[in-house]
Amino acid sequence: MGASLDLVDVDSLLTAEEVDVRAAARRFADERLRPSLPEWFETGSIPARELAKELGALGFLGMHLTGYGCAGLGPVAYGLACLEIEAADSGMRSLVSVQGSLAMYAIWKYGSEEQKSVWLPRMSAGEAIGCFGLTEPDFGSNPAGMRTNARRDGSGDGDDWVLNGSKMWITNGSVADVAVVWARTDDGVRGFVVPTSTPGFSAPEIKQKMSLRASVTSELVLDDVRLPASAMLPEARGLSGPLGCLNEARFGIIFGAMGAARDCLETAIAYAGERIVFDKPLTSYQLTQAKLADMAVELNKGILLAVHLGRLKEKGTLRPEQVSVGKLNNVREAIAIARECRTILAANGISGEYPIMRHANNLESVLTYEGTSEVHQLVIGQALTGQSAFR
Ligand code: TGC
Ligand code: FAD
Repeated sequence: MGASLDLVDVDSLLTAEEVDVRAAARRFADERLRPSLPEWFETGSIPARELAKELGALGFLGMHLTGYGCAGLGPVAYGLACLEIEAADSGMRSLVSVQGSLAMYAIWKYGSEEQKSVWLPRMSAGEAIGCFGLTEPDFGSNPAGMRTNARRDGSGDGDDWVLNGSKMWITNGSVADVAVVWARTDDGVRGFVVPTSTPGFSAPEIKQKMSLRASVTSELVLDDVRLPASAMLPEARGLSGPLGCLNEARFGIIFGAMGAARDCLETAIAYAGERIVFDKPLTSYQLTQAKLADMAVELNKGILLAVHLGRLKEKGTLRPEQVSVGKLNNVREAIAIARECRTILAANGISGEYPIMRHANNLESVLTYEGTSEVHQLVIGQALTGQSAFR
């Protein structure tokens, strides 16, 4: 956080290593990402392969994992990297979090030694891109209903698996080298490591997005995709497998959303200082200051919450409903901040010359993916009452 926005001295809660990681991420975001984002967002295309390699070289892919070329940093360092990258664009943070917290984490946590040694070093270096296929066209919030299935077939080379079905809204899908696909089997939901070159696999890109345009989003089509027995993730059984990965990615979003919010607020403060209305700078009016103060308070509270949850994660005590508190609050506040900042820039607020409308549009996706705000309210409601209201 820039010094003037860090009202409660969050920096004093950070280690020297965390501050260094944050500085490196901020430098990358400012120098490499920020200048190109207006164009990437407008054209709806990103140089995903180049970016993955650059992010890998900086150690940002799977940075909170250990071994296999991963940086082995703590959760707060990882969160701060997400914050700085999302200050540039939520789509860039998505690239990082889907790679590190979903695809790599699934293999790291539930994979065989062979799966780990084949994929993780290449993925941490950004030489191989991963995606994570859980959502289906008819099952987003309720992945338990998934129809994608995997059946055993002995007619090939031993005990093959054959996958059929489709996944929807999959980040990195069309640029991925490997897809972690969750499918129904006779033994419940299981995860599969699917090289995207496997016959029967295709990943058409989803177009006409009004949000997260600087990110690749795709359908995954699995049409008799034949895989060896060794493609199944041996240690993931049931829905707790994919949901365990979501905890990781949701954690990164708790920090990340505050990055988008901070960027909006910094932009609005700078703009209001220059903008003359009724003969005086916009910053000199009480109404403007009230808006700025309220937003800065929410930003500081959100970052404090993120760091606190990070410390719980470090200790190994972070519970899923606590992740839901962070994701619900910080994304909800980030989107409110983006919209309020837009009012300060007024007409200029809708222009692509400023990042605010881009952040606001992106945050609509962030509010929905990794569990909608309603899903997180229900997770918290269940923790409070002991009653599940999902069904
Ligand atoms: P439920 O019966 O409660 O649980 C089934 C099993 O899962 C376990 N479990 C968890 N395990 C780890 N972490 C969690 N957060 C968990 N929540 C539940 C649970 O203990 C049980 O285990 P077991 O061993 O007894 O079988 O499940 P449910 O069917 O009632 O659903 C619960 C609900 C609705 C909370 C869950 O389905 C959910 O979170 N839905 C939202 C789906 C979602 O978030 N999808 C995201 C897809 S990925 C994505 O969006 C990437 S966006 C790109 C980016 O990140 O940038
Ligand atoms: P639905 O589940 O159909 O929900 C519709 C509405 O109903 C929502 O408001 C929801 O909150 C509400 N609702 C649902 N259940 C209840 C209930 N019990 N009570 C009250 N209200 C309820 N998925 C992946 O697997 N991998 C990815 O990489 C990925 N990337 C994504 C990238 C983008 C840009 C987007 C937009 C989505 C991505 N997703 C991904 C999908 C995302 O996780 C889902 O969109 C999300 O889980 C919600 O599912 P849905 O869109 O089907 O909404």
